[in-house]
Amino acid sequence: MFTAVEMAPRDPILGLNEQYNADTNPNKVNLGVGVYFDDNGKLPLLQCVQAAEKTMMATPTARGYLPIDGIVAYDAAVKSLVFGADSEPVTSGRVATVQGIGGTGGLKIGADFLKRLSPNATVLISDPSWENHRALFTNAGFKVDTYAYYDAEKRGVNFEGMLASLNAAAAGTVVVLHACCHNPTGYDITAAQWDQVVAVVKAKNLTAFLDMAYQGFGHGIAEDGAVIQKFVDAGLCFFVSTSFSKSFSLYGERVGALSVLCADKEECSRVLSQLKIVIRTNYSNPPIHGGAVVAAVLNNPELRALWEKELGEMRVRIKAMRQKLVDGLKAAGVKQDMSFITTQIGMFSYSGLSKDQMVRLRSEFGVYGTDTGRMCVAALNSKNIDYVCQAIAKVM
Ligand code: PLP
Ligand code: TYF
Repeated sequence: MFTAVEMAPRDPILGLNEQYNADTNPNKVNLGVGVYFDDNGKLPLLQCVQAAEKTMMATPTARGYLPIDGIVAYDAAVKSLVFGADSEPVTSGRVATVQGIGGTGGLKIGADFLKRLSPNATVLISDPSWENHRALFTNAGFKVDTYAYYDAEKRGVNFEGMLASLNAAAAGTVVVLHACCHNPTGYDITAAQWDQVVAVVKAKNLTAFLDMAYQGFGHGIAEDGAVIQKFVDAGLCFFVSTSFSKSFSLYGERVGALSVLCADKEECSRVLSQLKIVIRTNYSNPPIHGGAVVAAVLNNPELRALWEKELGEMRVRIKAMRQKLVDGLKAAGVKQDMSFITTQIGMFSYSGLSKDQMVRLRSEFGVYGTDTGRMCVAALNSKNIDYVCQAIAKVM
């Protein structure tokens, strides 16, 4: 029955994890996958999460099916986080939010709904983008193309190119935009550039799909979320996927969401009914635990403040590691100006190293990053930073 089944390629990022786990080098460092580790190299279990879980465990509850669109209080909390609790879209009831299985799940619900809505639309993702964007939208049946984004020479965003790509897109094209902390490059566009992107999306009648997987890792929760308001102010209807994997360090609980801003409340109820069909025919309804934890934290002022503090600590530590990396590379003898590492933002640094150099880093030093030169700076710590700097200096 399966004789004709071909071996599928490994996920280029998650596949690295398997290689890393099998590596016997005692000094090995995993800068491959986008996961935040604390200064002891440990995956954090946030105090706000522990506090919420403790309260939940004190009054154990039976686990029935959730509604198709998830926990009501969770969806409300996501809406408030993304659009603002007292914002016009929320108070007028024109945001459809559904709980998703991670940010990936939110993207997939949106992609499946969009395919029913505009079957012939092209999807544009940034060049480069998170590997799964292309795969996910292709799997949903779309033709996926790219818009210009990274400028290797300039070490930044090719903004003119980006605008030109968007201006050339046909009406109805779906544009996937990284709301903040661009994965994989670490380069975001400025607020003024966002204004220009919003203007093109509006003028050319494009459909914006904002992927918000790192809210709080750039400049702050509100600062990183500010881009949403620009699309609202322009009077656009658009999609936002949310992930709490990183911001709550709840990777394995698969907590995320999809929000769709509609023209009015009535339209919103029709859209929500269609999102529910997508969910029902895929996995019926989401799991409880992760969503319940995030809702408990976001809806409780004390726990919410604790979350903001803990997320802020992660953000600050990553920034400190970026600076240590720049200083350490200089100390290790790298002549090239590496200060671009501190102008990048979020969990990743596009190092500019070649595939050959990345392969050498892995095989000779046990330092794992992707072949594209992406390194997860959120996995650096005071114990491994010197080793990583020495290793990079040697392959440069
Ligand atoms: N979008 C981007 C840009 C990401 O980097 C990730 C990372 O995992 C996701 C979406 C998916 O998030 P999740 O792990 O919650 O599915
Ligand atoms: O880019 C990353 O490393 C994270 C984690 O298929 C990830 O977003 C990587 C690959 C993948 C799913 C998640």
